[in-house]
Amino acid sequence: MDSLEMNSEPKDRHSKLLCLDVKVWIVILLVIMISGFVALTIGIESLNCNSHDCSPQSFTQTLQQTGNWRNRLMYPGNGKGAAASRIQDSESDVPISFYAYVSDDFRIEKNSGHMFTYDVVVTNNGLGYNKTTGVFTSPISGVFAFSWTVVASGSHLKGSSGSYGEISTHILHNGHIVGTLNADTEKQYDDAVSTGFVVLNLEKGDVVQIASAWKSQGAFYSNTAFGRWTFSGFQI
Ligand SMILES: [Ca+2]
Repeated sequence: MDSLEMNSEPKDRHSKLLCLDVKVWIVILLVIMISGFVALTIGIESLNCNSHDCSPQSFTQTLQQTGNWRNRLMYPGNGKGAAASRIQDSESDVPISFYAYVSDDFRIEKNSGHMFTYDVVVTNNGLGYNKTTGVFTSPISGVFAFSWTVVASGSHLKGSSGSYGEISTHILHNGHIVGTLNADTEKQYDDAVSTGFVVLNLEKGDVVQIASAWKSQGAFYSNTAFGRWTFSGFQI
């Protein structure tokens, strides 16, 4: 028995040591797991928008800080114009463009040489269009497209009588006719609508407007029911 008791002591010690080793290893594993979890949490938090400004403004600021950001957002070879319109961070980046229309039905009293004015301005980027004169003055040199629409009435409006609406209009570039558009009604309720489109090379300060060189007949619609007289242009 004595010998057995003497032999059993090292076994107990070994068991205790083994048991201690297991506890230590468990603690070490727990420490490693907790450390990993904390590190992962910090990493995720660093990517979380709750701790950072992830707003579009912040995105733009980041792009600006990286430098040359505008060129990367523009189309290659396009220093201004179409690509700039997609940024629109300042007025100068918006392409020159305008759109205006006549607010009401009208007659033309003059026999010839009428210059049209479009009094409702919807778009006027670059402020080239003047609603008082109806003249677009180009703020820059470049290629521009222009469109205008005329609407002749097959009804007697604004005191008109006799013949129904008929008119020939021109688009003028620095006073020269570069396009002609006609609308003609031959009988009552036979309204007529025409739209013209031109592309022009303009120098800075060039003027473009719509005019009628000949005497017109009758009256003209410009309303939401039958159509509008419009004048628009934009930088290409
Ligand atoms: Ca006619």
